[in-house]
Amino acid sequence: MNSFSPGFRGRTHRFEGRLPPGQYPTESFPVLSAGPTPRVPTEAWTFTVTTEDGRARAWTWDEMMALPQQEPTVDIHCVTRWSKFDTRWRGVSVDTFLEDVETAAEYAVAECYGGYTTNVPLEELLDGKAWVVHEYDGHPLPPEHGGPARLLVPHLYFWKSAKWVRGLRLELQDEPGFWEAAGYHNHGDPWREERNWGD
Ligand SMILES: Nc1nc2c(c(=O)[nH]1)N[C@H]1C(S)=C(S)[C@@H](COP(=O)(O)O)O[C@H]1N2
Ligand SMILES: [Mo]
Repeated sequence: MNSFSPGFRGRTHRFEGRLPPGQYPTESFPVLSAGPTPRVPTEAWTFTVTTEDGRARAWTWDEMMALPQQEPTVDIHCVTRWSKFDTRWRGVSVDTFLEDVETAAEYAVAECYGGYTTNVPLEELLDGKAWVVHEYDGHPLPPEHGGPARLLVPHLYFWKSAKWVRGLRLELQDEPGFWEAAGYHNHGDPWREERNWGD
């Protein structure tokens, strides 16, 4: 286990089997943003689910906060090769937002304040696999990490966890997002090292 940094020595067993190939663990929390950090006041924040026929359902901040909250503790994996174990978040399961949404869509595009997009097969956002989170480690999510709220899809590389998320657009056909259109893998499973197109 010589890929572990000194800080992790002595308790590597805790993380055994949890480090995907080609990754190293870190305790820091790097910031990776393709552009400037949008400042979105919670009073102006909305989260909108749009279906393939253009029907939209929107939640304000207060409405989102009134939904059942979950506290996932998950490992996250960035395609730039850092992984971070046991990150603690608070937010709403994507299942909750999609409960009453009728759709035949198989694909979703996460849309963000600032214009970033990323695509995920809809079923990979369901069944407890993804959240809209607004707290990290017991504190409101800082803007540089996507506050007031971001998507959290921990089983895929972290570029799928859209910061400053403002909605999900459901589509019948797959549509590559910002990094996917720029050469990142369309799917992004860290355990299969789906880093770039062709991996
Ligand atoms: N809106 C938006 N979301 C984004 C990004 C971005 O540039 N804009 N970068 C992605 C990438 S490439 C990564 S690795 C993670 C980084 O999240 P962090 O800055 O909280 O570590 O956010 C993802 N979500
Ligand atoms: Mo990234």
